Amino acid sequence: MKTQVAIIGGGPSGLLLAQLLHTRGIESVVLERKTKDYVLGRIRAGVLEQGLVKLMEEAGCADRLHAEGYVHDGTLISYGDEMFRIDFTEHTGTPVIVYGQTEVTRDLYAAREKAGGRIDFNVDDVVIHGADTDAPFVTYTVAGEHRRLECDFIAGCDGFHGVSRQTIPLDVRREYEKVYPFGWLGILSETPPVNHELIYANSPRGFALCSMRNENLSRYYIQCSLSDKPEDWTDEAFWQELKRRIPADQAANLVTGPSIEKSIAPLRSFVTEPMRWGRLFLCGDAAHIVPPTGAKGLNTAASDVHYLYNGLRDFYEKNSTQEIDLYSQKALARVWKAERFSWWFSSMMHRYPDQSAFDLKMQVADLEFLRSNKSAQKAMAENYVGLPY
Ligand code: RFL
Ligand code: PHB
Repeated sequence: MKTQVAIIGGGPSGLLLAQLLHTRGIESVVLERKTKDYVLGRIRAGVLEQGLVKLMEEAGCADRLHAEGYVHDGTLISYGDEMFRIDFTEHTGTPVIVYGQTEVTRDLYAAREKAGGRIDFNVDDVVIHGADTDAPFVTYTVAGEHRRLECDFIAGCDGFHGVSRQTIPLDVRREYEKVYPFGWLGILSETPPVNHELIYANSPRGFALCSMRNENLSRYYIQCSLSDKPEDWTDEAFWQELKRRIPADQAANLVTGPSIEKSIAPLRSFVTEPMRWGRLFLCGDAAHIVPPTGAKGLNTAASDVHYLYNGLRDFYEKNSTQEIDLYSQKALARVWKAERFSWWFSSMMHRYPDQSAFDLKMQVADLEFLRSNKSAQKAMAENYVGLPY
């Protein structure tokens, strides 16, 4: 079998790239290790930058997002019982859209199916061959059958645990990592959100986040210990803890109910350089991870897809390698800024096991500066709504 672009990973990065390429008549095959239902069952991101919304429009997949997504003009930040607001639209002229990653992925799958694009699910033993030659190919198995896919380029969109990054030789690859000493316990519940805007809460008991998917579907997170298991937390214990971490007037309005999903995610900052090796290009979580504070993961994956899509377009339409040659440099320049923002926001909002009295004073000073300084608010808003591509 032969295609122009072999895309490893059928998460949001891989599907968005496939759909954008399709609009330009560039053919791809997507290889996904899991089933479609499994991918759609993962509850992850909830906040979309304008850049991702534009890419969804360009891919012809933004109708439902515009009809059902929620425009958020700002966000709330609390510490103890103090709460202040960062106004995105006032500072940047741009809101964010609250629309779940599950729905983004569902829309992209629907478009791929409508376009008759190929996706092989349940693939195993994916191996990339000859990425540093002009004739790369991918081998894999589906239900015990061995397959070979020849291609011009390979897009490694297979997430943090995928094979693409590992294919880049160790003497070429440099990795940067910071692991945080806590995780986020998240629940989804069919209850109205406590507030129509997100609340990021710093409390002496640890971080909490109140987010939402729609008027009757809420997403809440609390900072937890890395040794905790979701089953250690009853719904009742979760709600009690959340109430203690958000301002009292918000806690009084919190509507609780049974959780329909409960999971724990560790927090990590990670970047691999370069993001290209020969004809293999890494996109999204395959190349970098951010802690979820600030909602940059999916959005940074989308900016990678933007640079790669432009590069491949130039290659096929203008016979130019200029943009694909600049891919790693351009993508990484934006990735590091998203890393900085997520690291800074995480550091300001969480309790660390080894935090000294001085460190705590620094956190409060950071929060009070942000609360009172318009320039700091503008910088925060610019980063939150997404830096330009
Ligand atoms: P994904 O989503 O991990 O998809 C990779 C796909 O590749 C498949 N795969 C393979 N396929 C074939 N062969 C192999 N060998 C393979 N190995 C893996 C996997 O099955 C999977 O389907 O990566 P992608 O597409 O780069 O997308 C990245 C985003 O999923 C991620 O950055 C975000 O979810 C991060 N994130 C958030 N990002 C935001 O922008 N805004 C948010 O509000 C936000 N909230 C979050 C988040 C991530 C979270 N968790 C659980 C880590 C909240 C949480 C709790
Ligand atoms: C979410 O709704 O899942 C969400 C929102 C904002 C974040 C992280 C996660 O910063």
